[in-house]
Amino acid sequence: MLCKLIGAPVQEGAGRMGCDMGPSALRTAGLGPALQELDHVVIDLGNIQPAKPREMTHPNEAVKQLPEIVAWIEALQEVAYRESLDGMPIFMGGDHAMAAGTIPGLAKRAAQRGRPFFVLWLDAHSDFHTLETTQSGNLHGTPVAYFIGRSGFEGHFPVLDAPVAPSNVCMLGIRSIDSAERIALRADGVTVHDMRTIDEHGVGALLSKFLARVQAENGLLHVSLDVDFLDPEIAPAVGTTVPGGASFREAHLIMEMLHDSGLVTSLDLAELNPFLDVRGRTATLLVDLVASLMGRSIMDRPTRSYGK
Ligand code: Z70
Ligand code: MN
Ligand code: MN
Ligand code: MN
Repeated sequence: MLCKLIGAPVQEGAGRMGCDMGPSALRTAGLGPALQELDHVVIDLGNIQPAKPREMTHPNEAVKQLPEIVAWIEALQEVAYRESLDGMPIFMGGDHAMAAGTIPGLAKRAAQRGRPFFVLWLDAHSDFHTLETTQSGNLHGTPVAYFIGRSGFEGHFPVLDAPVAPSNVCMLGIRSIDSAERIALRADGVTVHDMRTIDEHGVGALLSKFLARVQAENGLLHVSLDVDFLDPEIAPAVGTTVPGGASFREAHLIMEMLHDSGLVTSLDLAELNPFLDVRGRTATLLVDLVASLMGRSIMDRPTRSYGK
C-alpha cells in the first residue's frame, strides 16, 4: 500500500501551544520506517502551509483564532481531496481542528467516487460545538458539528461540498461532553459509544457492529484518532487529559480489527503535544498503533516497554 504522510501542524485550535510539533515528533518516533518495515511504500509530503489568514470576526466573542483556523481548513480540504486520489493519506496533526479540513476533503472525494463515507471518531470529546455554542472558544472542539453540516458555521468555515451523514459517524471513547453538544448529538443521530458503553460491551463488539455496516454499504472509512482517546497514563502528551481513557490493549485491538477489516482508507493523528510528552512515549505509542492498523500483528511485534 502507498502511505502518504502529510504534516498538518495546526495549533491554533487548542487551548495551549505545542501541537505544531506533532508532525515532527511522529517523524522522529519513526512513523515512516515503521510502515516501510510492513512492506508499505511511504512518501512524506512534508508539512502543509496555510495561506495568510484573512481578517474575520464572530459575534460569539469566546471564539479564538478564527482567521487562522479558517486558513488551515481551506488548505487541508484541498490537500485531502487531492491526495486521496490514490494511496492512504495519514495526516499528522496538529490539534483536532485539522479534521474540519481533512474530513470534508476526503468526503468530497468519496462522493466523487460514488462511495458512502464513514468516520470512526476516537476521542474523549465529541468536538460537536458550533461557532455559536462553544464556550471555551477553542475551535478543536467544533470539527464534527461542521463536517456533518450542522448550522452555526455559515459565513466563516467553507461551504461543504459533501457533508458526512451523521448516522455514518461512530464515536468511541467519549467521556467529556458539554450539554449543548449532548443535545445536538442526540438530535442529529450520531452514534456515541461513551466509556460506560465500552465497559459494558467491550470495544470489540461495538466496533464489529460499525465495521459490518461500513462493509455492507461498500463504504470508505476514515479514522480520526485524538491522543486523549487513550488513557493519560499511557499517553501523557496531550493538552487536556481526561482520566479513564482507552487502555493499551483496547487501542491495539481496535487497530488490529481495523486492519483486518480492510476498510480504512485514511487517518488523522490529532492532538499530540510533544512539549508535554515523557521521553517520546506518546509519539512512540502512536507509531505502534498506526503499525497495528497497517498490519503489524502481536506475534511479530517486538516487546516494547512504556514503563518509567
Ligand atoms: C470542550 C470545549 C476539546 C480537546 C476537544 C473540550 C474540547 N468541549 N478539548 N478536544 N482536547 O472546550 O469545547
Ligand atoms: Mn478531539
Ligand atoms: Mn479530545
Ligand atoms: Mn479544549
